[in-house]
Amino acid sequence: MQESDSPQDSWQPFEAEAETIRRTYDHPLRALAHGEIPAFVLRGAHPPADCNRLIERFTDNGYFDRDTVGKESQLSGGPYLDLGTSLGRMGKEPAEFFAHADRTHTLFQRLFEGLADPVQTIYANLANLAGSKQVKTAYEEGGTYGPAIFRIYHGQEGHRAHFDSVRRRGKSSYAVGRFEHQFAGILCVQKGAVGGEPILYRAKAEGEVEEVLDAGDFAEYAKKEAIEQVQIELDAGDLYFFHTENVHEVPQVARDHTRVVLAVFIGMSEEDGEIFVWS
Ligand SMILES: O=C(O)CCC(=O)C(=O)O
Ligand SMILES: [Fe+2]
Repeated sequence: MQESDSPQDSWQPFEAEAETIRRTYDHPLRALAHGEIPAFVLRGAHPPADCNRLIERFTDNGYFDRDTVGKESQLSGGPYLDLGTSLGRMGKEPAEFFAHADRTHTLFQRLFEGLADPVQTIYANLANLAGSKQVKTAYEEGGTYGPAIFRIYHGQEGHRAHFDSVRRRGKSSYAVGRFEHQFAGILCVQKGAVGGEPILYRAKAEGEVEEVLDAGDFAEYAKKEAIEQVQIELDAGDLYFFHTENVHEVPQVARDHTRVVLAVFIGMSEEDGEIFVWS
């Protein structure tokens, strides 16, 4: 489909299976990068029963408490708990970062034993959208990055309006800083039930928009400028992809509820045969 011939006039997510997305858009990731649509939503991409069983393992392993912080791959200190290896949080020391990522690869193998592998669900669907490009966990001379990361949002936790771009955030000594476009893939493992449904804004985080973000004034600005927004409602097993250089946020999850997602970042350049995935 040509860019001028978008299947929808309004800025709305496109919900379909990966094959249908591919048949509708010649270059799905390019359509996201160009802001034609806010997101692709793939309902039931992962079996909900396997999501539930994974959540039981989280409970058994103590991942909902801070019991495993520092022992396994759990990281605290942000607005939510992470299980996995975060470049943003760990990237200062490359050797430590890559050693942590190795432990996460081992941990995930054990954690997913006997279940459908949710990391594979994200990668396989992405590969379907990627055309002839190869989808790989990001790597460089120092090692392999974390493949994906679980984010646990407890009650009253969220993620304020922000954008994600390694290239623009200046961590350019890492290989993933080379990509022109950055996206995220988010698989819902447990619905927050109340709250926690992400909001995507039709606003690229640059210039004035970036200034108001930095100043913490984005909500007011978005209202004043009547910036379009969409909210993505997800059930366990639903997967969505979006361009992370647009402003987005995760509103707070309501008290006594917990939202769990498996998240990846994705780097793509027009002229690059590889798409890198990391967390
Ligand atoms: O969980 C989501 O839906 C989005 C998360 C996000 O924006 C992030 O982790 O940077
Ligand atoms: Fe984000």
